[in-house]
Formats: sequence, structure tokens, C-alpha cells
Amino acid sequence: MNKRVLIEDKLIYFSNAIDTDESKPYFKKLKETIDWEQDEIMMFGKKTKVPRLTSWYADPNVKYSYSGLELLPKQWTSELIELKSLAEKLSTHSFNSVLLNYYRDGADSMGWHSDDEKELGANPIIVSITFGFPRRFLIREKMDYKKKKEIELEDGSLLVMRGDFQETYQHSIPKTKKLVGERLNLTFRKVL
Ligand SMILES: O=C(O)CCC(=O)C(=O)O
Repeated sequence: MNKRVLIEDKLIYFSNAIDTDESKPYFKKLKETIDWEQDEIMMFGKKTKVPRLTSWYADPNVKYSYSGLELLPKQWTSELIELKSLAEKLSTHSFNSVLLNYYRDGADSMGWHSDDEKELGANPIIVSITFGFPRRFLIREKMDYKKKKEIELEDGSLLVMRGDFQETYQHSIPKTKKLVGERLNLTFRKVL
């Protein structure tokens, strides 16, 4: 497994946390078994579809709201439990929930944001696992948007976000006009 520190104490990248011969079956199983939903949020007073499909799994009684949406937890599947264990092993932290995103093509995206909801507490540890087509993960400093970094999140990769990463930076997955394949992303979180 190849480990790289991208930002000291804040961002650690494992490029092949899951081997290709395992990542392909995970992709297929997650795509087929996860209860994908098309969420809608209010933007400028209008209901707008979120540009990706999402799903939320968590321990019972865990409540979370995200972009103004109250999420109701679904029950862990066996693949999600396995991936949670891997996330816990590599981050030495425990999680009680996972938010999944399904990017169907290059028109699907995630806008600039920080995972700084108060339910996650100060300096949350979040682990992000990617399956499928690699997409650009952009990072910018909140105090100076011109200070940017980026990394391509590859199939089977695992990214640990920790320390004051969410407080100091925003991140996004931009749209692309390139022909890109489907991508699944899982972010393991601990809701307090
Ligand atoms: O798809 C990704 O890699 C980013 C996901 C993300 O930013 C999030 O779930 O908050």
C-alpha cells in the first residue's frame, strides 16, 4: 500500500488501500445494493436536483443533516461493514456512519464545501474511499481561494482528512467535459 502525506497532519492518501481485484467487485456490489437516492435541495428559492446520487447508512439513532436535508439512517450492509473496518484500521478512529455518493458521469459533481457540520464536532476525522473512475479532488484554502491543491482520487484509494483540514480548507469534485466513467465515493464519519 502506497501512503503519501499530502498536507502535514491533515491529509493522508493511500493510493491502493484496496487491490484492483477487490475494488471491482466492491464497485459492482455497492452500485447494485445501495439504496441510491436523488436528493433535491432549495437553491435560490427553487427545488434543484443534487448533481449525483447519494445514500446514508449509520448506526440506529444517528441523526445527520446535510445541505439542509435531514438524513434517516439505513442499516449497514456487509460490504459497508468491511469497508468501515478498513477505514477504522488505517485512520485508527471509529465511525458510526457513511455518506455515499454516486457520480454517474462528468456532469455529476460536488461543489466547494467543508465537512464542518456541528454534529461532527471540532477537527473531525473523515475517511474517503473511492471506487471506479478517478476524478479530480480540488482543495482550496478558506482564507485565500487562490491557494489550491489537487489530487486524483484513484480506484481503491483511501483518503484520511483530519486535524483542522475542514476548518482550514474547502474541497470539491468539479464537473468535467471529458468522457469519464462512473465513480462511487464513501465518506466514513463519526456523528457525535
Ligand atoms: O466524492 C468525493 O470524493 C468527495 C465527497 C465529499 O466531499 C463529501 O462527501 O463531503
